[in-house]
Amino acid sequence: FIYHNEDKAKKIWELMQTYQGVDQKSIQRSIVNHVEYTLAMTRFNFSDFGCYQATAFSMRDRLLESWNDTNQYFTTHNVKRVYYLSLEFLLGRLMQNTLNNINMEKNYREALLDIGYDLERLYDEEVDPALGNGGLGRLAACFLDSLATLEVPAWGYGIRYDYGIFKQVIRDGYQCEVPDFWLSGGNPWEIERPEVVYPIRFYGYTEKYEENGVERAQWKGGEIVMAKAYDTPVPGYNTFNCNNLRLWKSLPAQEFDFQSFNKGDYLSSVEMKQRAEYITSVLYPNDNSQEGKELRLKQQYFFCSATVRDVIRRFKKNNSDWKDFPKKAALQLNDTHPAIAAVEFLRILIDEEKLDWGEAWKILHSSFSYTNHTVLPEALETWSVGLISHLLPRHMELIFLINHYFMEDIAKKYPGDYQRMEEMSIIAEGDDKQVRMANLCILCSHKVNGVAELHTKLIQETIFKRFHEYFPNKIENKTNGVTPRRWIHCANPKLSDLITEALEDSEWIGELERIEYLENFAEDEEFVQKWIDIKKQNKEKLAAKVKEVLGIKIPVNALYDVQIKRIHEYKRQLMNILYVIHRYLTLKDMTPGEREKVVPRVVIIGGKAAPGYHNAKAIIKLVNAVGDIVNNDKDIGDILKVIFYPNYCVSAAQTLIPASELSQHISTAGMEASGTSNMKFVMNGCLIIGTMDGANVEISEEVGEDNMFIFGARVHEVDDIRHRLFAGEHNPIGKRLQRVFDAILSGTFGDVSIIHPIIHSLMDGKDYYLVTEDFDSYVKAQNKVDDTYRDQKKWNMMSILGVSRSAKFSSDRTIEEYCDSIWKVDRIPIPTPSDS
Ligand code: 6GP
Repeated sequence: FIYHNEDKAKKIWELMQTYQGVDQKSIQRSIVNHVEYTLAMTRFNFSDFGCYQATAFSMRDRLLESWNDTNQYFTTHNVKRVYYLSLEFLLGRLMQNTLNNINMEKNYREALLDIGYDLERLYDEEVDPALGNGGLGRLAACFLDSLATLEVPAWGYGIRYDYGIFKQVIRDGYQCEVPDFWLSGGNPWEIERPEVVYPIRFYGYTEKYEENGVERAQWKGGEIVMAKAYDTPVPGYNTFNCNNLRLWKSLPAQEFDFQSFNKGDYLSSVEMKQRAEYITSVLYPNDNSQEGKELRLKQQYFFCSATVRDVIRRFKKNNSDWKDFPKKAALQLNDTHPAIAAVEFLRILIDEEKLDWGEAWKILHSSFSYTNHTVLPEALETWSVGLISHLLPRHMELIFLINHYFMEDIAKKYPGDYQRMEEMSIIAEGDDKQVRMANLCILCSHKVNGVAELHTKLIQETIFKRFHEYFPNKIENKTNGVTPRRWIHCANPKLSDLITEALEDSEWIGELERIEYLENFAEDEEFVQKWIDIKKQNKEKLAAKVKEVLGIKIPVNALYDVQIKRIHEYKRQLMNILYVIHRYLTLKDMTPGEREKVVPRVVIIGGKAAPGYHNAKAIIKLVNAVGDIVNNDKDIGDILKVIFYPNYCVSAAQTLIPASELSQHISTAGMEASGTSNMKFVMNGCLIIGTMDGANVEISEEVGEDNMFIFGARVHEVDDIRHRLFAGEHNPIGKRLQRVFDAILSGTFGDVSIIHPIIHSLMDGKDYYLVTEDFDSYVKAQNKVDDTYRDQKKWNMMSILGVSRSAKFSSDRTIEEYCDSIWKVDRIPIPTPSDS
């Protein structure tokens, strides 16, 4: 303990005496105390929002107890820790998840009810912290939950953006972006750490000097900005362990710029300070594509430098030999966004700690590893040498050095193979030389991983082929997963209860392998009936939400068909809506009697488009325009509804996924690295219509291809087809699809001229994403969906089988694999208060 004086320590301990009680009175007292003393509201009158805040504070108090104990324990035992570096953490709301993880939902619900508050209403008061774009950020959040649950000593590190991903508002069918100032109501979950600050340098120059006959360098001058830490406790499920997510905010340096001040240039010195705060103000809203702005690079370096310093400081508390560093720390790079952390680490070891190159390189290489999340060329980060030299001059020198040594090795192994050297070089030559961040990451890491089997195979064979030849054991697979706590237990509490009832205990929530046993109930009539009832209730909840948000009434007796993800051409929301138009035109051809026999459908599409992604925005407009016509067509009525669900986010997903019956994962084969919502849908009893892409392939191995609706070109066919299409050898567009195009072009859905250029290029065969090529087999798969849905017994059996075979897709399994083969860390359960 910090108190060396025993008496003082005893006194302090007696003041606090025990941990917070779990009984009703203790819970109520802690909430009301926060109303009065933290929020300064009167305890006789506080709103739902006030009550939400006070409740969150009272929960945070409990988390702090275990969080402090956990860190104290890890420090005194000098354990190895994992550091997960990510520019995005798409956490979603915290209250329900926290209460479930610390097993106090029931206690809080009753305690609140007793003083007149409904816990479910409080859940809805919470803002959805959305510090991420899509898959990669949400994966980081699932990993945090699994790391804590598995009692792995691990910290997440990222940026505390003032503005998360924008709020999507639809006006006249078009997406508009509204800033999301998520902190306006305060954030009761975080702890500000004014004492944890680091100075971060930008620009300046390097100075060479000699020390004991060794040439050394020092980075000097430029501008200094401060990084301040904000911590959010991350509780695990059913454990006393509590990990941490540390996010950095930028602040002006303490020292005033006296020079400009003295020159009387007061305003410009204030301006410089404001520039500092600007660094962490906004999350770049691009998913799977790079925006090469200087500010983005500043964000990356800012957070990497603060993180690396923090990690080193923690290491030094207990260790004095640098060789031990890889035994005490594993740093994971979530895509290349935090790549500069590796160079910063090297710089500190060499320039500040005065290690020699060989030693420093070995330590770096043994402790860093990197995950690749995409093969899309537009997402592979490169930064111009000019920009890096300007912003981070010393880092640029080090990158050149790394590359120099590496190129020497390659030249030795493949003498004269300049083509290979060019491909493997960190520097892409040309008029505007670029640094290839992926190459840098691969070199600096001892392990590189893809996120699904197919994706890993593709990176080994395509973008990283040369590296895979040179480092045959470096690139391996870690199939993604999702946390069953948030995605079954919290999102679908009724389903969770039913599974617990069938399995006779709730251990499956922490050990998803146990869910396999559910298979025995796939044909149990009583169980199936409960299964159906739950889906229906979830659909009713969604229908009510759609009514509230859009004013559109959707029927509950229809198949709920959902595609929710970022809008991207490769994800092919366009193919989905083209099919919907085809379905609509077919329905229009029918007599009322024929129409009655059709399976009614509610098609829901949701997702944000990057603000600068014109084609994605055009697709949103088309979906809305089709919805306007179809939903108001008296001939069609409830047989088909088309909904664009605005502002798709984590909390929306928690309502949408449990209510879905069919979900679409229909990317062009080879383009979706993994997908993770496909896993969430399967866990919630939803069937998948999809291509053999990303994790769909492994889902089909687990649940069986017969239990999915698989269609479309396979990955090995895609290149040839593309080649054929672009050589002008495309097949004439089929009649059905031509009719759909004609309807769009002739104004059946009003003015959708924004989409016309895309339709014209499809007609010309310029179809990079194979929409026209896959359309027929997609229609066939959709027909099979209708036929299967008519046989409800079969459908429900497929649904139950899917859930019972979804265990592989728990992020607990994924994290165990990272721990074993990349991080080499152990599970460290800390003693609970009752143990000590
Ligand atoms: C995404 C991939 O697109 C998705 O397929 C995958 O499931 C997810 O990462 C998690 O691995 N990629 C991104 O979000 C991204 O921005 C640079 O990649």
